[in-house]
Amino acid sequence: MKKEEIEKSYQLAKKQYAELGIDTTKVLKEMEKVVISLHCWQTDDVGGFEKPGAELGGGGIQATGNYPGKAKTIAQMRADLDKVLSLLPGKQRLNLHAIYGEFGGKLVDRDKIEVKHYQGWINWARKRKMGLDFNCTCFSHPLADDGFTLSSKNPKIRKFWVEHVKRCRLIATEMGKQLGTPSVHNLWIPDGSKDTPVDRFTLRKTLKKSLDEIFAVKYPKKYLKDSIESKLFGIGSESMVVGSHDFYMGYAVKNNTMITLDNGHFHPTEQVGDKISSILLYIDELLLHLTRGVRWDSDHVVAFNDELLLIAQEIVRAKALSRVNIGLDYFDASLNRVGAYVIGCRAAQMAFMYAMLEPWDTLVRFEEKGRTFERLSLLELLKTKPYGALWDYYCMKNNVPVGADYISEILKYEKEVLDKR
Ligand code: RNT
Ligand code: ZN
Repeated sequence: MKKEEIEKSYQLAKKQYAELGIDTTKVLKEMEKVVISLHCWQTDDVGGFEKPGAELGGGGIQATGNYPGKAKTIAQMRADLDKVLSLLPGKQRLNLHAIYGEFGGKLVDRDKIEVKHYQGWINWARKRKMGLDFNCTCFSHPLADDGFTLSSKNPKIRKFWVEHVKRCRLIATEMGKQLGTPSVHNLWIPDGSKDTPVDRFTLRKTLKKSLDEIFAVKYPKKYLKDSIESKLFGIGSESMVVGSHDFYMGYAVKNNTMITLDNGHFHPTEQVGDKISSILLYIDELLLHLTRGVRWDSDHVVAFNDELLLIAQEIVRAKALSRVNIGLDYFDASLNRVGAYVIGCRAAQMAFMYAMLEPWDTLVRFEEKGRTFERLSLLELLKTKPYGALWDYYCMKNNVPVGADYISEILKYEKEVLDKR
């Protein structure tokens, strides 16, 4: 697309939105606050680099597909991430999992990891002026094979995982300290059972005990922000997940931690967007794991759909952007992985932009007067407005490919780099 055309379309769009009382210049400025934390695990299907050729194994999450080009080394992963970053407008962070450390070809077990294994990543992020987020990895490990980690009744297993998570929080703190922006540490465990258990209470009591031990160590909030992530069910944990939403909501409220809302982890008709205005009354900050649930899978590439939109709208409407950390969480091995990142991240950014283009005051006025017909008409009318012109302009101003141009960039990278792996 030509520069002048993008500019011209933007000016027309600006006028149309101004007629509705929306200042697009302000929206473009507001978009600077939308910082997306890119999950590192789409590059290699959640394999990690603990050992060569690591595959995702155990723990209720699974990547399907064998599209060529999977990152097999940290160098390849970094090259892919750089490509992704070059195609995204706005600012990003990088969200690492513990299995992506640099272990120098040695097997360093999870209860032995140290800051030095992640120093390369910290340096990498500093060079790119990015913040880092971090996750303990309590799956794909022999001690996770029987389905229980922090809630295990086996003290040896439980202690191992407590030690792992403790170390991860320390590593995340160091990331936050060195990079000058707090690192969000997210805790998710796969614990659950395939068939109906009879002793849920002890399992949950044990998980609580483990969390208490883990969070007994305090770190300054300016370096570390703790979040805990629930799930409804997973592969092999169809009947019960120990870390359910109720469990973590209670824990977070009582212990002042953040909560992670992964929109693939709820009943299919439950709306995560609806939860935001409730949770933000009791919890300081949220972490989002944006994804697209499709039937039994909770991790398809994020797309610009109603579910995503409601999440963005509810955050913008509650004026709560500064209290929400936005992360992505999906892994699809059946398509170009670099492309998967760009689609998902751009969809999330677009959703926030769309949400900001809402004449909220007018809508609230209708609502308060019971004018629900006018409210619905206006919401419908907004769908016909040229937000695409604003999106293109935003990409152009950020010096990244506009419109379909990113597709050819990715295809070129596929031919020149990914296909040669
Ligand atoms: C799993 C959780 C978790 C993982 C990542 C890899 O169901 O969503 O967030 O996807 O930690
Ligand atoms: Zn998640």
